[in-house]
Amino acid sequence: MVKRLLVACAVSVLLSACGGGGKQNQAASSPPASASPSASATGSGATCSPNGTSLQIASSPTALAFSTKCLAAPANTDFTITFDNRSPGVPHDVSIATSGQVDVLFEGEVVTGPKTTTYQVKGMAAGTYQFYCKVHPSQMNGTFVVA
Ligand SMILES: [Cu+2]
Repeated sequence: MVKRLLVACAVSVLLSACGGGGKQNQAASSPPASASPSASATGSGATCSPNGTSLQIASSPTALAFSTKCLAAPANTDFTITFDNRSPGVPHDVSIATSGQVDVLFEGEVVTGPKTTTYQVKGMAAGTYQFYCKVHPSQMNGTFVVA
């Protein structure tokens, strides 16, 4: 019995199909390995993962600095950024742009501290972007991950 199956299989191998059709289809339809993120070559290189749609960030009361180097939001989902400007008399905002602050994707209203504001932001495509204060873009910025 076993011998007969082997023979049958050997014969069909010659015809180039020994039960491998299904497996081949599976292999072909499996998604390609996701591209490894190599976007950390510029900027702070900070990285983080989305944890809900209510993002929080503050400014330092004593320096031109944000409280975090990385913010993250889920892809294609509207989210909010609650910004606590803790800098007395200093205007800040939170804006989001492509890396290098080239294409602005979101521009937050500037608020003068101490004041907290909540920005409503439209969902974005997955990618690694940059957030920054448009008043102090070179001092106050970080990585914005959408995943
Ligand atoms: Cu600022």
